[in-house]
Amino acid sequence: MNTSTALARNITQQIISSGITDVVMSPGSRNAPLSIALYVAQTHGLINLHVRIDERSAGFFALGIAKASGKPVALLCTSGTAVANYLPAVLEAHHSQVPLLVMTADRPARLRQTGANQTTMQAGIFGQAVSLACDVSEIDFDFTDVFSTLTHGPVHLNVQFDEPLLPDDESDWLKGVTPGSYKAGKPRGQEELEITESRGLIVVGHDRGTFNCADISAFAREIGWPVIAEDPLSFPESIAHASLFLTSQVIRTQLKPETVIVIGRTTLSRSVNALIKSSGREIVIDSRISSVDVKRSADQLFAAVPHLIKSAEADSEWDKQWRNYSDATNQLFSTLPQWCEENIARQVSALIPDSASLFISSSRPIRDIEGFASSRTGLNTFANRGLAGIDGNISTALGIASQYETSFAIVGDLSFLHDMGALVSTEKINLRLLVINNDGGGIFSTLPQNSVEGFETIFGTPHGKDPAKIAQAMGVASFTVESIDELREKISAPVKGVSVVVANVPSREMNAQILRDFYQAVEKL
Ligand SMILES: Cc1ncc(C[n+]2csc(CCOP(=O)(O)OP(=O)(O)O)c2C)c(N)n1
Repeated sequence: MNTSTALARNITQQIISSGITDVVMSPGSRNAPLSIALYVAQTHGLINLHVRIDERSAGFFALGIAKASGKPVALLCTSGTAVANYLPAVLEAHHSQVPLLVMTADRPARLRQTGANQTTMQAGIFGQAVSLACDVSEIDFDFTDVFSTLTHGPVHLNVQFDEPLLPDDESDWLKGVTPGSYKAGKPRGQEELEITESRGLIVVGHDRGTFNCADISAFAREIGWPVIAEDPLSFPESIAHASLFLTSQVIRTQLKPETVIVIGRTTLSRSVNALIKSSGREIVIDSRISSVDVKRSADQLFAAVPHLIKSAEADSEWDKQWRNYSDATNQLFSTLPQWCEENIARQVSALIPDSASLFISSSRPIRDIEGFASSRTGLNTFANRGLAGIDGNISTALGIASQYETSFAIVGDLSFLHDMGALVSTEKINLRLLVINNDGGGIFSTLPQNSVEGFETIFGTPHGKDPAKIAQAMGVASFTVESIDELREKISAPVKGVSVVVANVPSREMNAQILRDFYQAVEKL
């Protein structure tokens, strides 16, 4: 057997034994030994092999599968620029600690810097975004370190394949290879947290510091303080609309907590971050403080959910004050125009059926859901908040949806255009993709740069493209809606295959005005 085939088979056997079930590969010649070995493994029912032409999309698709399955996912591409296309997804995976096994094919080391075709210095190309980078040439490479490091985020295997690249034997090399089982599990930490205050607050970032909802909810119940969640759709007990009523300085002063426990990162609203800053004591719980966010500061830091020592009971009057503001904000929603981005976020997040997954893109959609949606349970929500990119959003949503019966995603029009190539491959996936089309980057109209000269050219970036027509051209069913009733009908219809619903919403400037008016109304609560 030639060396490249032997190395590829060794890698494939170890992938299967490690419990990895999904591999996303892109076509190329240098990766042929591994592509062929993985294909054979798929035909034996030992792995699921997904093929994506575009490596950037492949990276995010793998990220989505890993997020939804909670297991590592492997990637494979050829040499050269193909490798670099993985970087955005690798960075996102690093900052959100998602386990990706990134395998890139290379020529043998002796051909580097010789002018050989499609050959660059790709070993170590991901720098600090991976926790381990190996430049592999030995046939019997041992993967023990690779799999143990994977639990902390992406790992890069640059694999040197020499010619011949095709198998030269027909041995039954998968005989006796059985799928292993992957155990992630982030157990409760050994550390203790003493609670002496009765008027505290728990703030849960959208990414939950990589912990699961059940663990966080149990911890929050034990303390008994009010909870505000950037993702109200995962915490039914949370106080909804806090990011809205906390825009009022008066309310922030009244609701200043003695202590705040922040789980994960809070990246969505200045109002929530201002409240956190004002509190007497800040405690952070986030597994990334030990590897990714090593300079994060707070009065106390925990890398795992700590055990509680409680010497104070939560104040029920305090909880009531929070709930009163939430209820009062809820009353103001009747003043919103029916057809606006905020009401769409409200309606859609209530309509999506239980057990579905929901991916929410960066920019306005995730903030509108944070502020305007009612708290609920039953959904499995996801977002790329590691670096909050508007790239790879459709690919991530498709990867997540590949693990669910029914899935939804909400993206802005620029996020849609950025990753529309993902619609090339949509096989066996049930995803309804809602595009909030405000013809450009709506968030910028809500930021201080909204009045600078040249705003539309350098921030607003209107494109005049119709996402529905683009989807149609890709062979994806698409619909355009311009009223809440039409939208409700399209969201409620059974989800079969991939479809795109484009909501043509009022202008970005009008939306910014709606938000300003709302904040003014909050000031009067
Ligand atoms: C890859 C990447 N490029 C640029 C940005 C900066 N950015 C943040 S929001 C945004 C506009 C997003 O527009 P859209 O997706 O239409 O959502 P909207 O703001 O209208 O809600 C841009 C360009 C980013 N976050 N990620």
